[in-house]
Amino acid sequence: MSRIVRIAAAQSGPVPRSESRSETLDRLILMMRQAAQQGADLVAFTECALTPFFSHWWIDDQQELDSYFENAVPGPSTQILFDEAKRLEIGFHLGYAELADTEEGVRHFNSSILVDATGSVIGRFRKVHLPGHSEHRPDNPFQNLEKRYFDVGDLGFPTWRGFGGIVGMCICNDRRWSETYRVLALGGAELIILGYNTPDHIPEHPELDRLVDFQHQLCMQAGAYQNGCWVVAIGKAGVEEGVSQIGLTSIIAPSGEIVAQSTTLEDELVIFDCDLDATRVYKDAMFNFKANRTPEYYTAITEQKDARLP
Ligand code: CDV
Repeated sequence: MSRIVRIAAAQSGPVPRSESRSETLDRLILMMRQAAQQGADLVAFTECALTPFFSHWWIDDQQELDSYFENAVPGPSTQILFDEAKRLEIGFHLGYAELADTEEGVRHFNSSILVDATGSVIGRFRKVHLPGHSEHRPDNPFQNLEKRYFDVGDLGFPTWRGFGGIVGMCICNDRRWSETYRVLALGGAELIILGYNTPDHIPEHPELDRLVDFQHQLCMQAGAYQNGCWVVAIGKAGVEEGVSQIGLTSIIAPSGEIVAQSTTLEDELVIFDCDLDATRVYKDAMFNFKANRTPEYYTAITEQKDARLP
């Protein structure tokens, strides 16, 4: 048996501050059309795909900061993506900065949305693991201000039925945490989609620079294998506003193997036929959660005070 979903991971090259939202959308729409021409069921865009990754510089003025956020998706600027997807009968995944009116007041989230081939929203996700710092570090070559500009996502890690299977999302730094994959897999995820903006240099830890590409792949390959999931990871690549970001947009099979990967640091489609039934051999055997997990023992150990670290 096979359940094939043809997925086009749409890597974005740098988005300069001088580029208008509609120019950036034109680039996404071009990739959406190319994906549809190649028979893709789903085109997946990156984290904060509509703008440059503004967490990389200090912004004092709240109005200026809010100009990078969307009040609603679909909304005035993004409706065109929904219309085009519906016309082409292709689903899509989009990362964006979300300004949300919640019961607790206005919140800023780093969000993503999953849309089916009729233009209907399947699901929404808000990034949980926010990296970086909240204070200005003027001595650094660039900032990483996600802790200042975003609130922690309040939707957990839900999964949805879509594209013939069960789909979950996470965003960038979430991919480095094993809990992300396990919680999604406990929710039945067969396919996990994530966008990222990952610099190739960590100002505070230059000794880790040589490991950036390796660790980017390591966490996703392990997450895919240990949970019997496809992982589709879409990057923002190249030098954007002085920050050099890795490409390596990747499609990873439930075996943990990288089956397709980008080769440039520009707008580029990475396409693969993902068979959702290829998850079965892992979910039904080695990582059969029902047959093999022992949550009651995990809890017993962590509840022993003596076993806890200070
Ligand atoms: N956008 C991100 O979450 N980026 C982080 C970097 C800052 C380490 C990442 O995990 O790739």
